[in-house]
Amino acid sequence: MESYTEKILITGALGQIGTELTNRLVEIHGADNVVASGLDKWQEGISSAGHYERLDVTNTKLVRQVIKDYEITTVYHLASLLSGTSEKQPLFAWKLNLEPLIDFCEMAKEGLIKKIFWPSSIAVFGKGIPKENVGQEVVLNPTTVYGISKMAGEKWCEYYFDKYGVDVRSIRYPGLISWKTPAGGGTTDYAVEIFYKAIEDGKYTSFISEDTAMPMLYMDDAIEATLKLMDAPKESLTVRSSYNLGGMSFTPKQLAEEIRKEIPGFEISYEPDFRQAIADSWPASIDDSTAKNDWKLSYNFGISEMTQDMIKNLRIKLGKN
Ligand code: AKB
Repeated sequence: MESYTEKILITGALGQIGTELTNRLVEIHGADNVVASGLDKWQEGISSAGHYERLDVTNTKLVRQVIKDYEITTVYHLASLLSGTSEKQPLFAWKLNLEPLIDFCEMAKEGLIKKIFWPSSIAVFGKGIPKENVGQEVVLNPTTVYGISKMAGEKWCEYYFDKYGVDVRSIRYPGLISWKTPAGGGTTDYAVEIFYKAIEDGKYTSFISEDTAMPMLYMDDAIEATLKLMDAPKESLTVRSSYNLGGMSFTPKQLAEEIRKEIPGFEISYEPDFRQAIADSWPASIDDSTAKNDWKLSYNFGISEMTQDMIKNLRIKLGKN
């Protein structure tokens, strides 16, 4: 295996995944080897990374300059619009979710960078696909602009690998649940909001109907899976579009029952909005056996462990313990 000191750039570093991934990468590689970037102005404590760049990822010239200035070897390109927000700004979502990915692949092709991580999503599957245990190789049929952009991105990743040997790796994340940084603009976000409302108000109105099951993953497991995929030997990877990740599957009703074990009086009601149609087009559960075989994907959190950990940490964060 080639050995070199990794210099890492994270785009979308202030977002839900970015904040926690940055922390872990700093633990592993040291703050000086990690450059966080986002749209916010720099301020003290904005990120645990040793460096912060205010960066619009659609500004190719600036992105290339940052890559050169820091001699970046690895990019975790997380900046993206999620499913709900993408439906409100479809053309911008297409631009943001696709063009910078292709720019990074070009930079890898030119030898400027060595490795890229790019997140795809369960949104790639879409209508007419069986709901349960959806496999790695099913036909993709997304009906949302977010899903279409992720499907196209996967194909670009595969193309750059097949044609130019670009080492770009990807995961189809399910809904991600975490307490450190709120999610923003996704269809699975109800599974994060519900915890804030349960602790603050004892009740929650879900924008997803009670029996809609979706695949979900606790952030700790998502971060470990991402690092495992990035550390896996090249030869062990059989998927160069994006790997299925199943995590756990549950409905809002099942999650409410789990929360009631910790907060007995918790009440839930349902007022589905436009995101219900998006959820209806997504799988209820995912077969991730290829990731388990290829790079030993594993999980530590099921619905009970996740619920207990969320409530414990959010109570401290919100000063409600
Ligand atoms: C969303 O709901 O848009 C995301 C996703 C599943 O990709 N959490």
